[in-house]
Amino acid sequence: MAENQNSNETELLHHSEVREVIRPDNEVLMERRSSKPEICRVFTAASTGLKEDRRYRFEIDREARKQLPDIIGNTVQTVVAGASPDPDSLKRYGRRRNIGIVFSGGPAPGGHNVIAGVWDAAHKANPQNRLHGFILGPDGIIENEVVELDQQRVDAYRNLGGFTMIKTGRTKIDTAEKMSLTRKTCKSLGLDALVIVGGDDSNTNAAFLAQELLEDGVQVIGVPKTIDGDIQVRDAGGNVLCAMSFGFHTAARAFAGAISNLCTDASSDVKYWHICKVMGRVASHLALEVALQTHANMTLIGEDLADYIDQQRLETAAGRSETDFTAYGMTLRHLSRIICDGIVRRAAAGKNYGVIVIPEGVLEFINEIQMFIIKLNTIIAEYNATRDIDFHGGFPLLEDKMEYLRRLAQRSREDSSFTIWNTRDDDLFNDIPEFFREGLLTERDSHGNFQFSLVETDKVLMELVKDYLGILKEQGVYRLGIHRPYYRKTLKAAGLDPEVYGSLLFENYGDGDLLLRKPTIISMKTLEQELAKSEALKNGETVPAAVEKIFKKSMPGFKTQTHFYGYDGRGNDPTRFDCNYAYNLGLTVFSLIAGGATGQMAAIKNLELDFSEWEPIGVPIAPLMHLEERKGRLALVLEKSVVEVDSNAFRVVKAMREKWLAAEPGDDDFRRPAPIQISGGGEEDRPLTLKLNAIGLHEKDQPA
Ligand code: FBP
Repeated sequence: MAENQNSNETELLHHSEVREVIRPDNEVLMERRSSKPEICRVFTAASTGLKEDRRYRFEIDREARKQLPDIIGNTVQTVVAGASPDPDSLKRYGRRRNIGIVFSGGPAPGGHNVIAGVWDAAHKANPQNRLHGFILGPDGIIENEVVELDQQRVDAYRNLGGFTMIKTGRTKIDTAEKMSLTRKTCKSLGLDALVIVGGDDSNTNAAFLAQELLEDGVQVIGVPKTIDGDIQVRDAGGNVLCAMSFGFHTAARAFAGAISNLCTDASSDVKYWHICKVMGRVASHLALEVALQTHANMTLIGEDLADYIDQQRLETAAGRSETDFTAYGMTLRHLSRIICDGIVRRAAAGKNYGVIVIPEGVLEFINEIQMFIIKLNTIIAEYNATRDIDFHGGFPLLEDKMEYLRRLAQRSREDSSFTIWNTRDDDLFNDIPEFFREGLLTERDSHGNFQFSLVETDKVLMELVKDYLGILKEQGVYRLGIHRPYYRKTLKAAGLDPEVYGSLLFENYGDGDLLLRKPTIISMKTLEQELAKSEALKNGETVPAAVEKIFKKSMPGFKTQTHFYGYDGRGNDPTRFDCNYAYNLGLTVFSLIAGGATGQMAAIKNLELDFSEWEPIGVPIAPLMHLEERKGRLALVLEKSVVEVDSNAFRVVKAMREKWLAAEPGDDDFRRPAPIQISGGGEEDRPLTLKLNAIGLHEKDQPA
């Protein structure tokens, strides 16, 4: 019997239709793989060279000068067409090279095209050139886990998302031992150059490696990768050198596509508030782009909250001739009030549904939480620096961690010089819900960063929102507006006079298309009382069914669906913008290597302009570095860029808030972004934030 079944299944699997159905690829995928990215004009030349561009200035940090002496003097390099005919430079350009490449940090769509770009340029220069991919990120370098790439492997991943070809990892090469193992690997492979495709921390690492490997003759080139969009480089004069990392556009578009579908569903089913947390670590760039792409009803932007001043609280205190210092900075509670305000206003307009976008790093901008994140980062880093076992190994359970914090608070009472964790901190921390305390105490990543993606930010906020909406419902403020025609129709159908009940039930029966229940009517009891008071209800009579129906309709329930947009968008196949951008970054990398550069990050200037204006350059990493606290210590790093509240993109979103909240009768103002596709004219060509922030740039911001 079993044998029979097996042979039936084998037969089935051989059926041509079944084979077609279970094929792992499809036409669209094949078209994507074979699609050729556009190439900046300079790369069509037989060879390229580098031209120093001294118009850009940098404010150099003293510590950077000390720690990176040999690459601190690097300048911006523009990729130019090689001088031809110049047999010497062609020979230099085409000399045989061994290049290693590694992905570092989270995946970002376009990574495979960086590899394809390096491969194509290297093979055009010399078919003997070799490209080695380190497996599983920087660990692959440290442990010499490497695969030599070939045409077939490179072609199999062209224009495809993920870092599947060689994988990635988050290890940082930050100790003398790891450095020495790295040197060993580079020597054993005979590498001429090492390419690090990563975020701000990985490019920081690239600068240190460039310094370290200089005497071995190994050039190190960085590539700006991260969906977070927080690598944005300007010189000291504010001139844009790198407006955006690759991967951002795709992730934002993928999130926006999914969130836009929720907008459609929400406004069809009209019963849910969809709470969408989107990735981006600290910065809210992704949330901002999603807002522009979808016009979701509410989008929180962390950076906006940091500068928050509660004018109302200030004015109330001023009335008492006092200053209320608590009015400066946002609290979680206050933020939940702002969200409630939007929900209540939409409900009054008859819309008890909507879509809220919350950046995963929003808590970083809430003063009270930021304080805990900084303090706990320091406590954990100090513990790890002085013990053989790390903090999380030492205290596996939340209760153990809490006990350790209690002991620190005790220490602060005995020793006034110990200030990192005092009794007040401990008390406040104990007031936070357990799951959130656990979140704030989660393991930091290898760079000492707080892992926002692991914290249920949305849950923290929405619990407060739910609580407060409950109060507002009790106060009769959270109520659903009832369309006047519907009210009249319902009462008339029941043989009741709408005019008699209208002014008893609603506070605005005299005007308004959407009728608002009086705040005093919050239950069947209070409804009965209100009707009895005006003798619409005689002794012993019950509330007419039609009136009860209207009352119940006006009582909103707050139902939510939560969603997290992160890993899915990060794994999406790249947009045409990211395909082109990443591929040209790969070509730029090879030009930098062939031009003898090291400690440079490949970049493309003018991304906001037409493709024909794109300008491949090398940006010196060392002069961009400055001191920042990491793992409780000052360290040289590349600055993360966050959303600027005076940027055009943010100002547009702020100006459109009221319209997109759509807290009035009528349709929502949702926008449907086009799907991500590599061919056809449907795909929007570049990030909307990039377009908006570039307005006026080319008239005033270019270096003299
Ligand atoms: P990178 O900075 O390494 O590009 O990673 C970005 C990111 O996707 C963040 O948006 C997110 O907070 C984090 O990675 C998630 O980390 P992990 O992949 O380790 O869960």
